[in-house]
Amino acid sequence: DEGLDTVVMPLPTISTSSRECRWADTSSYATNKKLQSWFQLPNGNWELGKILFTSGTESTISLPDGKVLKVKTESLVAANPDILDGVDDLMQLSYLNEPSVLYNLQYRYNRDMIYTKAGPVLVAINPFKDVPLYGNNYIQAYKNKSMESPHVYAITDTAIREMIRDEVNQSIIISVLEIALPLKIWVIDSTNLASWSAHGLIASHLLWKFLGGFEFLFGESGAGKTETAKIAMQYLAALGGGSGIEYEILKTNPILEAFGNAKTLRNDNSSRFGKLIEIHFSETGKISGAKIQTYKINLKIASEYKYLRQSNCYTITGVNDAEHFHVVTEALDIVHVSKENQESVFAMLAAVLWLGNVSFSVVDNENHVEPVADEGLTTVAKLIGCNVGDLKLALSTRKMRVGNDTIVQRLTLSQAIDTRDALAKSIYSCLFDWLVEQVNKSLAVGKRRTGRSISILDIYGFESFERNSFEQFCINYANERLQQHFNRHLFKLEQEEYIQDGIDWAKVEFEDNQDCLSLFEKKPLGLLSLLDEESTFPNGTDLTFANKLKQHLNSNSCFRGDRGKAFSVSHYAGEVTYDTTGFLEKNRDLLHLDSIQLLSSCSCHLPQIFASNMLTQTEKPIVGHLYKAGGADSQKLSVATKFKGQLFQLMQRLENTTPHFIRCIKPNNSPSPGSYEQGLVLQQLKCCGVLEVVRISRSGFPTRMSHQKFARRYGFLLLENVSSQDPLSVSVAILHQFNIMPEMYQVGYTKLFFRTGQIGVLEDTRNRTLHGILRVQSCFRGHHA
Ligand code: AOV
Ligand code: MG
Repeated sequence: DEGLDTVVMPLPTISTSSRECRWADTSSYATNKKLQSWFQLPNGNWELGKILFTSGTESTISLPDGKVLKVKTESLVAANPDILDGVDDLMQLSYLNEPSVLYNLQYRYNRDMIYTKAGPVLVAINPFKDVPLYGNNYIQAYKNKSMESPHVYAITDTAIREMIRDEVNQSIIISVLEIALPLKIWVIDSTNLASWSAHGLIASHLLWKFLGGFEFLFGESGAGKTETAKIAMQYLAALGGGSGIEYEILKTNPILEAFGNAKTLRNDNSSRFGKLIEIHFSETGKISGAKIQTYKINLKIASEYKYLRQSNCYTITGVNDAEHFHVVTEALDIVHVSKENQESVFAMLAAVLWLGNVSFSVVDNENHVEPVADEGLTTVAKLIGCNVGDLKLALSTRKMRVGNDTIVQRLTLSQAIDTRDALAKSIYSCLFDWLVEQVNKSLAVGKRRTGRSISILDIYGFESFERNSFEQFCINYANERLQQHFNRHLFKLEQEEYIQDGIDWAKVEFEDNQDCLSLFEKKPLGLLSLLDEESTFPNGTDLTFANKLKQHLNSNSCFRGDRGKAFSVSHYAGEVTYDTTGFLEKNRDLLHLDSIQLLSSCSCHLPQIFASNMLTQTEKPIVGHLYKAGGADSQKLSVATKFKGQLFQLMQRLENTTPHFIRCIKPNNSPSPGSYEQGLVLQQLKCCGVLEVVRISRSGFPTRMSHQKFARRYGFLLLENVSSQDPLSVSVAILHQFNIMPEMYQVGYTKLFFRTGQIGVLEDTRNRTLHGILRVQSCFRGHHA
């Protein structure tokens, strides 16, 4: 089916500006005493009241509990008639204002209707419990359109329809799932030993221009992005039914989550990496299953490991670790990670944990150290397959090249600890990469790509803790970029299209986060540039970095220098205060060549693979022989710069697709089911401009079609013969014949723009007519046969 060029953004007419956006429809109301009205309680929540009478500027209202109040008439906000309670799409509200939107979402949420449309955007409110909205029956219902209420399934279905609408062959089979990890952050412990590393997109990805769509999940940490992504995958997988690969695709989730997620203060299962799942559509063969295996791993309890005991948190309520472990190993089987490789994976994890337990003793009066030859050291050596002596040397000395000579330098305690932790981090990070590679390999075997795909982007959500470090800095920067993408699609591009096509419209203002992005990205005086600069200075410290920020950025309205090593940024989602402690070290993310050499000398195959990947990908700045007097090798990029580069690549990649946005909302911070905090929800709706989108969608022209296409599509419905006329004249004739009111459309230079719902009548007539023709034809053929 050819379908319509329905695009998400309509003509804006109402000005919405400033962070505290002002909602329209709130004033000059409430003189009719029969009306219901919203009244704001001192705690900020809204209560529905009936206006009893109004005199002068004062109104008397009665609240549901029987209380009668006198209030300023102008403080009352219009409530919608009961008939509009819980509408599917916020666009349908007669009065679009803060309390009405909050009420509508809450009304639905209380009835387990966690999905609501906000114009083109799907709003999903985290239920924090199982809701009966998923599974095969629902999938089938959305697939055959017998169910139409807002749902991730519905959005995903639209994405598929848009992808295939220009294709003749509509039997689609999911063949390949591609997971790129453009950004990855991992945390051993959320309070102390946090570290992260950046990852490159698989180069070939950049060459693809894909014609599909993508689903874009955003929302703060714990809002439900990852769960929603899985629900969308469920739908896609169900459509690809039968080949077996869909099962495999779903099984990648527990694997990636087991290795890439961590408990944080905001989310027990917080993604510490970003993933772009690309599902390709083509034909495929069958893939056979695998067997379940069990493992005997000689590990001690969690509290025995330094890396694991720093947060003092060993269990998560409602989580059965043994069960999860079983799910993961089963999933590894299904994506064809061999039993042997699985054992190596767990050996690497154990090595990381044991590395954290390696301690050092001072051996001279210059504070030089040697690792203590205890169980920790020997177990690491055994697990990675090297001899204890080599491990000892790698952890306590550094080879340096001076001229043509190599000298061996002993490490001080803090240097040795840094070296040990850097080794542990890179083993973990390489392991994660390796797993992703295995998963991708397994799913890509022998598959053809047609170039059509649907991608689901799920990254780490906006984070604001009491103490925010480099990880939050990067996460929030990434979210700022994605918000920009949202704005670009829902506000900027639309406006550009209106201007270009010369139609009559008033420019809409929206909350642009460009200033904040510039604060990060500006060269040479932006957060990222200054961080990089300070990271290359051998004497740079977190304090000198903080001071430099204050010196250069204080005039930026999104920046505030705080006391000591702290600074604050006004993000689109709120202000966050960052503590620069550890910024430079994390940004440099140095790994010594000695450590890489150690890994490459190991007898186990995974450490060898890790070492060669580190050397060839030059992902990490490597120090050692490459180390030039005093400074890190300038060719090696810092973590922040790579992060930025990958973010740009990701954005570029998404640029050629039709985006479908899902806004995940966290209704409370407990987290607990059934609790809906108005203030918290409102803040999230406001910061990403969801309501501006609704407002603009209502007053704009979301459907558009070129003159040619419109004339071709509906021209045959005309009663008069217009075959000799130009497309614009034919179009105008159609508009007249179908009595489409002038305020319901606009004629641009190249396209016609319609308000919501207008094209429906035309489509219905077209379909009825076409079906009539087909029926007549088949009768005719039947008669002849
Ligand atoms: P996030 O991805 O947005 O946070 P998650 O998807 O991990 O958030 O959701 C957090 C928790 O909320 C999950 O572990 C579930 O318990 C619950 N949840 C979310 N969506 C649903 C749903 N549709 N039905 C039932 N429970 C749900 V982060 O990755 O931290 O940014 O970095
Ligand atoms: Mg997540």
